[in-house]
Amino acid sequence: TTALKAKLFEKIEAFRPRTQKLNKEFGNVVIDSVNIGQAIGGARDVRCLVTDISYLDPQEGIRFRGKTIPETFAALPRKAGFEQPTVESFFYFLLTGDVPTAEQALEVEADWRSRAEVPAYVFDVLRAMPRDTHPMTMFSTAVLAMQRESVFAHRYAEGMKKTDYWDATYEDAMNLLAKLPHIAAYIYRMKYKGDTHIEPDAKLDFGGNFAHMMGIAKPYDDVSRMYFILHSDHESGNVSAHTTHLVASALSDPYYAFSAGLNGLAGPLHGLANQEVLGWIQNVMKKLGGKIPTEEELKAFLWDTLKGGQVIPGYGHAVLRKTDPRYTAQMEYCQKHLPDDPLFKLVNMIYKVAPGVLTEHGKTKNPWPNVDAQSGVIQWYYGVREWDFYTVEFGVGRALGVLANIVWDRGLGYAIERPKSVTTAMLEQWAAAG
Ligand code: FCX
Repeated sequence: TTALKAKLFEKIEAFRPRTQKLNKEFGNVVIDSVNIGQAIGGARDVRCLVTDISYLDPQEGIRFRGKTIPETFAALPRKAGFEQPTVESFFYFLLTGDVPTAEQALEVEADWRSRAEVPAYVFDVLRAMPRDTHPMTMFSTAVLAMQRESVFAHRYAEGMKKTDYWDATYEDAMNLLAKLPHIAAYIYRMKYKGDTHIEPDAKLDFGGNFAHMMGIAKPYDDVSRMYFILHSDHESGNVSAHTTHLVASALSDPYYAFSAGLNGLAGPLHGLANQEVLGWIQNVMKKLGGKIPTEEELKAFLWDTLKGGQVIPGYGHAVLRKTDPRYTAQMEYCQKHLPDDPLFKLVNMIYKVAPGVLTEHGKTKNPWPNVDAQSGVIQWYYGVREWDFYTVEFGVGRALGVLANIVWDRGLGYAIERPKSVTTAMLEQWAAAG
């Protein structure tokens, strides 16, 4: 067993009594009530999920294990020559709540390295799919195809004890995470780079190896580290996290659960928005014959989109009510590394204009940008111009959060999820009764 696993075991054992006490002694304490609008409107704001891994404040944005994004990046150790912390150090932090030492982060690196080999049949499955299949479909299929490797499923069939569920889930989570950069980069090179596969380099960390297998030079390794960390977790209620949690609550193993979560991430209102942002911008430029629009022209395009009944991708959020700090972190990266990039300038211009247009339009509760409004610009700049791939990268990052969450779900013994539904006639009766 590794030091990380031993520490996690200790943490879970120490935490369990808190959850058990709340459930047994205070199970009846009311923390929310639900109205008709919420029942019809996607359970918005209903407090009915628990996670200690991240918390989303509507004004401030995400905190990972109690730390804001700048605090997280400042706290984590860096390897010599890296501008960004490693994904490994971040995962240690996400899973345990403790900032690792440089040595502890290296242990995660070694552990993932030992689990990184992707079974050959995964590539066969990918190769059997039509090349114009969306890369998210390929990514989710590759994850699902590996379900036969599940330690959880095998041990469950052998009669594993409930208190060991977390252990088998952890093994699956680590095995999966270790393989994701290779699978994602394989899909990229197969689909868009003339089917030229680049073998992983065992000396490299998660982000570095991903950049290497994508075939993109420095500083794309640091870009990848930052990107994966920023996209990792956004508390429990978003579609990808919630889906992963929901499916895992049936004791479906992490392969089933994460593949399902990816299918949710592939929706245009969720993770696909980052590809939609680039598509929208390119469309604007095409209509202007390749020219960068003026603010007035941009305004007109925003209104055209809204009047056409479409959403402005990358703007609005179900919980956030201010500019997403994940947007800000990426904007600051751009200001430092690509201040004169025309696409970055255009995205900044949208930031100047869109909140006013959306406010005047009057529908959205949040006219400010989310993470997806900025992430494509960076990818585009470093040469990843096939924007339908962006959500796959989001998915690699999201795996860190959702898999850490389901390890803890099993550690704390969360129940199978089963909310109650009602009929429209019942809602009408309650409405009439006031
Ligand atoms: N452009 C136009 N209209 C918008 C809008 C936008 N960017 N954001 C919200 N609205 C509209 C909604 O469609 C809704 O209209 P309706 O009353 O006709 O149904 C109304 O404003 C109220 O929605 P609101 O309560 O503000 O937002 P929701 O919680 O329902 O939805 C999302 C949140 C994120 C789905 C919504 O803002 C949206 O569609 N944004 C564009 C897509 C996007 O960027 N998604 C990525 C979000 C995130 F960061 C991620 O998961 O990656």
